[in-house]
Amino acid sequence: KSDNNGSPYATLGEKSGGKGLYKCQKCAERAVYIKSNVILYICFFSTGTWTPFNPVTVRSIISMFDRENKGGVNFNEFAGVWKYITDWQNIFRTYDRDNSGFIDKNELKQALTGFGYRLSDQFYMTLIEKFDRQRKGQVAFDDFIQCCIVLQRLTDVFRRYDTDQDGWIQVSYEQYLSMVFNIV
Ligand SMILES: [Ca+2]
Ligand SMILES: [Ca+2]
Repeated sequence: KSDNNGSPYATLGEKSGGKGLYKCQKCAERAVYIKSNVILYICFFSTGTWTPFNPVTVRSIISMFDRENKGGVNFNEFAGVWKYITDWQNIFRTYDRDNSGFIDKNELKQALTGFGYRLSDQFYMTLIEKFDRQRKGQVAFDDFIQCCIVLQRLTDVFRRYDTDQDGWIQVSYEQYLSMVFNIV
């Protein structure tokens, strides 16, 4: 009776002029859609520290890969998310010189200097205070990613206005609002 040689997919595609197969693919894509709370969970296990992963960091990461703006990622996009987190893990391990599982002020300075930032010691204190979510005087993995993402975003916006790249800008009130709207 059956003429599909054991392959349901080929028959489905042929019988419905390819549309059925297309529908199946769409269903499959939807089935593997990964929501932000699942990624939060995956990130939690990726650290191995048994502390909840910063949900703000997860939101930041998803927004980079979520092309359709659905608050989650499809399977292909998730591959990008996974690689992104793994890359950050390698960076984190490289700069966590004493293997403490945290980035202290000097380690943060070495990391950010390595990325090309030129910041004062005073400002590294500010960064630690801002991103030290666990109140340990140093920065955990998820907060380190968040710190780098935020710094990058703020810097990108600033640099657009700093046309001569001297580290100084003069902006009007509305330009300032536009700058902030690019970030918030
Ligand atoms: Ca450390
Ligand atoms: Ca300037």
